[in-house]
Amino acid sequence: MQTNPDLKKDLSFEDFKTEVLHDYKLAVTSRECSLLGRREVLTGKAKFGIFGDGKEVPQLALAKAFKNGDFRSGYYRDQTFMMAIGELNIQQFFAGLYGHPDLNHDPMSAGRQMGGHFATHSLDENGDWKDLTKQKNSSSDISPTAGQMPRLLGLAQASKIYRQVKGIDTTNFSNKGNEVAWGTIGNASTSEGLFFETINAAGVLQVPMVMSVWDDEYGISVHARHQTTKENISEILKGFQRDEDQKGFEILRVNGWDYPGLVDTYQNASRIAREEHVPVLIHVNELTQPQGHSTSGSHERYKDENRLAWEAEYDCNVKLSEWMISNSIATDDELKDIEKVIKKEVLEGKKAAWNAFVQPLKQEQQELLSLLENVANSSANKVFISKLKNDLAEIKEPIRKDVLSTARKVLRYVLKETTAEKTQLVNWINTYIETIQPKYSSHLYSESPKSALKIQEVKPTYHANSEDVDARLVLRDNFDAIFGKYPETLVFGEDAGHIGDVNQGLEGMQEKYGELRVSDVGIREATILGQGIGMAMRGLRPIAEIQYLDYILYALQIMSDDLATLQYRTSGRQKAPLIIRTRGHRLEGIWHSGSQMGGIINLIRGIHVLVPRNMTKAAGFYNTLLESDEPALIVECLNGYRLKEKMPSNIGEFKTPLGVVETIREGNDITLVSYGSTLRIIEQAAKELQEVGIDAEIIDIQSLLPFDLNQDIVKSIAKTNRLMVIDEDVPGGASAFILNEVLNTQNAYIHLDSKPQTLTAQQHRPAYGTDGDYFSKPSVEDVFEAVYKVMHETNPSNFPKLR
Ligand SMILES: Cc1ncc(C[n+]2csc(CCOP(=O)(O)OP(=O)(O)O)c2C)c(N)n1
Ligand SMILES: [Mg+2]
Repeated sequence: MQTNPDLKKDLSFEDFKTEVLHDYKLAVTSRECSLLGRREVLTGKAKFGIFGDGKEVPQLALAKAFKNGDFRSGYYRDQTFMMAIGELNIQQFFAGLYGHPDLNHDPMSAGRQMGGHFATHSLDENGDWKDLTKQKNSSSDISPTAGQMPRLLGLAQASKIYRQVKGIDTTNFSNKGNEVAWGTIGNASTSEGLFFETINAAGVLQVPMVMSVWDDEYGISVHARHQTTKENISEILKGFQRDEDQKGFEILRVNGWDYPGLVDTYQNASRIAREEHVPVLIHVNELTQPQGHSTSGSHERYKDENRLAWEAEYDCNVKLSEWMISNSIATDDELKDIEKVIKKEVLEGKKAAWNAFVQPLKQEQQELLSLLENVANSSANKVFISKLKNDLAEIKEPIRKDVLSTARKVLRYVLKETTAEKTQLVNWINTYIETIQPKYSSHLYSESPKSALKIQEVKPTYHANSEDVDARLVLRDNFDAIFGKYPETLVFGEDAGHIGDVNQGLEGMQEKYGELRVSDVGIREATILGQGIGMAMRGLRPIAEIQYLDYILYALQIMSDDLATLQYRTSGRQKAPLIIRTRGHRLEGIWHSGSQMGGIINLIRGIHVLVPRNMTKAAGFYNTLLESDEPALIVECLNGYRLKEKMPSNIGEFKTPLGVVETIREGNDITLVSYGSTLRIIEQAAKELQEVGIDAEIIDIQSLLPFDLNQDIVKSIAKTNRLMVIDEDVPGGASAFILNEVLNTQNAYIHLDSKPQTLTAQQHRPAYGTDGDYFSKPSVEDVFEAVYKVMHETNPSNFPKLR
């Protein structure tokens, strides 16, 4: 279905005609898919449908300007574009609608995303990069409106880096930075802050980004008058227009039904962005929604007759056919014939997709039915089992839930029987779950040989005369080694460039490695994250710095919705090995000493979360991650930069392993489990506890996600028989996660002689000042007394009541 890339002016009329006819066929095919798709939902074969009808023609123009190596970051209306670049055919379209959990059928997400969420494959089946310069690329869509914007910025910035930074191996990723990142968004979604943040940042950064706004005047039922000042996004963005004196955007406007106008506009935009690296906004007006927003409702509820009549008249496909007829490209009859043929093709493609979807399910149903026949015949509960079996047999088009739930229910009827048939059923259920579950659960983390869990530890080494230095220097020298070793690494954040970050862990790095690799950015956490995601998706190794842990909340939505789900939602065919650097805990006050770790770890499964207690450990995590292909968040200890650490002699080389805890103090009476800055408090408390005869063992978790893969904590508890989790998050925050891991996953409850304890911060955020800290977070005395209390309960005569 691929469209010729250029509609050149010097084409012969015949060639021109052929190309336009080809486009028309695509438009009609896409429309037919939308129409039939809606019917599939209304008749119950698919659960939900959101389609690209009414947006076909501008996407044909976009596809013509889109070159190999380019990237799209868009939303659910773009099926025509995906068809035009040859990455979505009719059968795949319907496979996506049905949620076929197989990449060979639904290459967009292996059924993990609802239809209309598009992607191409950047990785092969082993997780290795494909040559992205030889294919047309689409970053995987997400549903939150405008969520595609932050990553778009990074996709565009990668071209700038590849063009301007010397020494990077561009194989697979770039041809001299000539790639354009193309964004699409609905008019209503431009109301989101992420849209404005991205537009501003792109103007500052001057990156090759072309942003299309598909304007149909509505966002579901809500009209533009409630969405956009002056009801006109390009009008209000006028101030971004570049002029002779100042850099900015090129802003273009075009009507969505004007085929030749669209083709010209997109060629023009492509040239400006590609050659000049200037961002372009294309406001595509007068678009329609022939079937309304989605299958959830009908637009007759909120559009009046005039609007509906206007939409029928200005339907871009109708206008394209009128234009073709009036320019003698085709006759009305010829177009009708084309439509007839395509209707049939779409119907056939749909049937093929449905058959491919139900065939394996029917086979699994049959397999179980014959097994159940035997189980019934050999059971005292034959009647009940036969009933379940017959109910299953009656389902003409079963889903897996029908099959497996029947099998599991039958098992209960043979609970007390011991027959070969029962064993067969048990085996069948176990094997079924084992083979089917990965279709729905694989690739949350990397499954490639470069998984961060496979990177071997390298311990820091020291000379006999290794100096004690401010810990920030360990980090700085390690970053220096990283930038020297990996030309594709870059770091950016608020104050990360000129002054080398607020704690000077990057001191002097900008001078040495240049402003493109070590850069200051605006105060805009979500798009800092987006820069990182987009650049990592194009083969660079960004380190995105969020100045303080407390402010990560601005970026958390993008971390959670986009970065954390990327591998999962593409079933391992896209990755963004981005490192997020931040610093937290124990400074001063409500917004500089938070520890919202419970929230973070629960929202970003799919990203590793590392909480090094010192800068040597942190540096080791950076080194590990750069050898891997996975994203991670590293939280450095905000109060640790000026503490002394020995400077390792193998800077840049040592690696802290992920998911490995460390026992930092041995003891026999109780196991204290914690991480980060809190450990220093606990170490002090442990010394004081020793003075009263209590011998505490302290374990540093280091890595919250993944958590203690070797299950070392339970080994300690087997020795001490007592557990206390100490954490500066709120009660029930990260401590609840840790308890769950230790008690449920590691079964430590078996070894406990005392109730497992948690000691956390107060429910409120930490108040300001030293006293604010003392009365908000666990102090040395709090730890001492909490541990003492456990020991008092165990042995009141040795440890009489303290207070
Ligand atoms: C953050 C977020 N809020 C709400 C929704 C639900 N929602 C999905 S599409 C949509 C309207 C989008 O309208 P517009 O951007 O104009 O795109 P159109 O569908 O009109 O092409 C809404 C509110 C969502 N997906 N994400
Ligand atoms: Mg809209």
